[in-house]
Amino acid sequence: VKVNQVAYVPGTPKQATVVSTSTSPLAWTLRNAAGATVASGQTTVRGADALSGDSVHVADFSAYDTVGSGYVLTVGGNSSHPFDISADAVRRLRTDALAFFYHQRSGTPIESRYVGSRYSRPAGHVNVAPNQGDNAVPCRTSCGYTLDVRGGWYDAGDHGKYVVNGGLATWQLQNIHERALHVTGADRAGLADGTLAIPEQANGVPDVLDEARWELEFMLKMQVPDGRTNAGMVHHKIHDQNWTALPTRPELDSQPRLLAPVSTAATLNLAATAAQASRLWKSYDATFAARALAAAEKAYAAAKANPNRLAPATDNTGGGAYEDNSVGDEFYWAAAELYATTGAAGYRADVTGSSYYKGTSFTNRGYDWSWTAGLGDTTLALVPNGLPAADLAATRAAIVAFADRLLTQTATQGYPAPGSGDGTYYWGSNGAVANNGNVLALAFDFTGQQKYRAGAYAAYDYLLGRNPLNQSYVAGYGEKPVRNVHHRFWANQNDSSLPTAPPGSLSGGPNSQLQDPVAVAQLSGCKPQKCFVDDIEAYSVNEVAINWNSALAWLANWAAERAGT
Ligand code: 9MR
Repeated sequence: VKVNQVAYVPGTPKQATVVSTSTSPLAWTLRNAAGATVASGQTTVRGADALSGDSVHVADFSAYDTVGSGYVLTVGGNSSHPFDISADAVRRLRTDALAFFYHQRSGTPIESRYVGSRYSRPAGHVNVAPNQGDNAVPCRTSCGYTLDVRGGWYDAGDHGKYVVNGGLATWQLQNIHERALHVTGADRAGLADGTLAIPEQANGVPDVLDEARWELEFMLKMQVPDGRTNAGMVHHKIHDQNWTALPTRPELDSQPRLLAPVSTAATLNLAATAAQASRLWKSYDATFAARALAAAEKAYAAAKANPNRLAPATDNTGGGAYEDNSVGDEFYWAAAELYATTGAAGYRADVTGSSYYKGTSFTNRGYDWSWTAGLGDTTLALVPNGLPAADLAATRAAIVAFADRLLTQTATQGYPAPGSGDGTYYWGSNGAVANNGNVLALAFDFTGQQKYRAGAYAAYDYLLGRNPLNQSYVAGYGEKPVRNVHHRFWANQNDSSLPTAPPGSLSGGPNSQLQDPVAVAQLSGCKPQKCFVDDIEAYSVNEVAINWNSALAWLANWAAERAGT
């Protein structure tokens, strides 16, 4: 009996998936912590489920809505994990999912007063032996300069820092704040100054913006300085010369650090996120807002002059490739952000002249580090701007139409998870589920229709245990949370002196393409939603990443806010 093993949010639909080959409905019983039956009913037979290979029934206990903990759902002789009906957990997750980013900070000590002694560590990559440091990093192919690129977030379980997934994560954190400004009022964002355990918690700036700025400052440093070849372009990534083994603490990584060549995609990621930051920081730090806008405009111009610098898939020694061979979506996103910030005619023309205009990218993918046009649409849909009202309505309608497709897709699933349109579970499928959950959430923001709200909470339920493996993919949440995510510091499975992933870290999740040796050895023949193992070496299914946690943080923030309690 598979449930959200943490907590169903009061006032939302509450469903469990029951594995059974019975062709007739089965009786279900909901008991409270004292063992008293508080609700009962009959399951609905759903039959064979393609994504899991299970034969399933669905038990719907939505009508029961009494806040409490220790509920258990029983069908025949089988019981679920205990769970709560409460908004407390999602309110905790809203800050835990964001704490992930402080944990991932490079170039600064992670202090025990913010994270506790088990998670504290010295600054990584600041040129203290054996680190070679990010203080003066040369280009892999000689460029005649070095860059000081200290700071930013490690992208995942490795020590690379990559502009393109940093861009999506930065945008999503900034959008948590910006969506609240325009949808519900900034006071509802719940992430004001003093809400996160970070060094900037008393600087008068919303903490979610402070955290995003940590990465944006790094991205700004990745821009080629004036007077150099490719000035204004942005280096795609910086990482180790060779892959390191697990575990390796950040401050003990002795590999040389190198700048990869510039790329059009990275350059447009800086243009987009710095333009977005510029309008959000104006009232908090006008100097920074101006610096960000200048860098964004310079980056955009450089990208237009160099539209074809594509990061290759082969470049994956010592760090991930983050290859992207189509950057039309990044051009559209950057133009949309620059237009929303400046209102300038040139950016407007690039927006309205793009084939992505009015939401055409929302076909079978929402947001992804390599699929960013939807971020531009979302900004245009949320932030007041001078585009024709009919066009903005069409953009919102495209977002809502994609949400409808997701609802159609999940309606026939035994374990509803708004995933990829083609039924394949790709690397980071949990990120896709969280990202598509965000689209459903926005559709609710735009329309107020309950079906979208239900769809967004269903995505949340899937990540917290209503899935065929009965697995909570969020560390520290639920009876069976991930404990062995692929990470060089949270490597407790390899070295018991090291911690496990902190609460609120999202595992990448099922990947039916089996792209690491452990997955190949243990999961061959798996059904898509079962292609997962909680093993530290199984990096293609069980790594963490900033761009997945940013989607989870966005969803958790929305879900906490929309819990309405
Ligand atoms: O998230 C990335 C995913 O979309 C790609 O398919 C995969 C393989 O190229 O890489 C993922 O990103 C990883 C990066 O390459 C290296 N650091 C860890 C990232 C998360 O697993």
